[in-house]
Amino acid sequence: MSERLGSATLASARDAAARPAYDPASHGTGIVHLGIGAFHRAHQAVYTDDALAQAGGDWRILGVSLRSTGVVDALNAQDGLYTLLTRGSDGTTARIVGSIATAVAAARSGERLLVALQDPATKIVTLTVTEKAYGIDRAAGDVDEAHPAVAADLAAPGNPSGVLGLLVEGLRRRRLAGTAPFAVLSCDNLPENGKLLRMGVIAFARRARPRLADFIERRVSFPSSMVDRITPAAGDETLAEAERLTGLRDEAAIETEPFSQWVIEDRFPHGRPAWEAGGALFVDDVAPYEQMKLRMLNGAHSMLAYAGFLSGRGFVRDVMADPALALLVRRHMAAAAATLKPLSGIDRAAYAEDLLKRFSNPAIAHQTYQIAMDGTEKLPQRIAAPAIEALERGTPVRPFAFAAAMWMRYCLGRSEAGDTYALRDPREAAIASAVSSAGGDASVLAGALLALPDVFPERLRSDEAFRAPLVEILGRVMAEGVRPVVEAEARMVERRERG
Ligand code: CS2
Repeated sequence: MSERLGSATLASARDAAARPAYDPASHGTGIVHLGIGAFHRAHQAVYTDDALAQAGGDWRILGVSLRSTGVVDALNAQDGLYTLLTRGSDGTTARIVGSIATAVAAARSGERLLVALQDPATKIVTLTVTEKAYGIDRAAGDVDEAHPAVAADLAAPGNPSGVLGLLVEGLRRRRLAGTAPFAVLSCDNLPENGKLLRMGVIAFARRARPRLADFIERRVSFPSSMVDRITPAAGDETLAEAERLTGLRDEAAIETEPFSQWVIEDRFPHGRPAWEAGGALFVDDVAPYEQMKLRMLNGAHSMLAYAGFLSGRGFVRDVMADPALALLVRRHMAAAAATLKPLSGIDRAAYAEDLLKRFSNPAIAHQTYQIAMDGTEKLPQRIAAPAIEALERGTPVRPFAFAAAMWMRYCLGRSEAGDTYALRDPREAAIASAVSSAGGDASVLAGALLALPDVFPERLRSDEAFRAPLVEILGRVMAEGVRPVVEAEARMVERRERG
């Protein structure tokens, strides 16, 4: 058996594997990152690795896991080192990343995490915690008091374990100690993620630490950012291939695609790593980039996840190899693009073509079931927002109604063959009761799911131009099955294209 990856064995990694072009141990920690899953390790940690190699600085990362402890133990056993596999059409390359200094599990960190948040050396807190972890009621513009972490942290703000509670307690301690606040950088797929998080942190502080709220409002920077890199969950094959390519065993190896993009608002009052070294783009306003990515990439992803999963397509690449579904993915991207304002320097048609190629990458095993998760958290920005824009602009709405109908069919929790699957959505209970109250009637089901608070805004659910095609598609799916409807929809697109 090979030796395990770690500082002591790093030098013995095979030459084929790239290694940090700097001495990790000689750089201090300047970032606390919340949510140390595969995506962070395939994205921000890699940009930071490039920045350390090119420009140096004390910018290594203390990675925090809010839920699992497995990744923490694996990384710490390897001195924070891990292998990133990049899978492209010309094969797989391995790179050992050195930017993570250490990892902690929030649940068992005790004071350690709060001490790190308080440390003057910490200049930035970054986050990839997924949409549902924020505990923000986006429609109300407030904290979600029913969110378990928010409720727990409001009851005991000095001993927080959730996102808002940790940030507020960290900022409170810094203020008390006379330490300048850290900048907070959200890297989740949420519209204007910095603005949103700022609102949530201030609203939480107003309840838990009223005097701190004004300070946060005045002094804390929350730049927005758009992140992009398709990163499937790592599996046994990932670890096996990392070991083959590096010659070292690695329990924290991950795999990703060659493409990577990071667009960031440059508001870091106390400095930042030279992330441009890894290709990050700094702009004044991220919103148009974010909207393009959320609607064209993530929106198409959600649509194809539901339609694909229900058609028995396990991976995104299988969906793309299915001509009818691939055509509907293309249609969806075009409809999403039509809802966007022009963005200088960006050719939307070329962007869509690139997305189609990325989705088709045969080396990436990205599960449709993984993307299908947390639909109620994703659909508002991915499907509902562009649908409203389409109604206002008079551009095609049907693709969004189609996506919503597929999600609704997915909410039944049962395949046409009769197999059940878990929805994995924070609103699972509300979805289940909507489904059972509908008793198999598509129009009642659509009404009940449209009425779930904060998923489809009133403006959309009351508009017949959206609702009618949605009910029509869902009705046919429930009566005839997913496949005939997908094929009929694709034929309709073909007929339109022929003219
Ligand atoms: C996906 C994203 O799981 C999902 O919902 O749409 O994780 C997607 O792969 C990334 O945003 C790509 O950057």
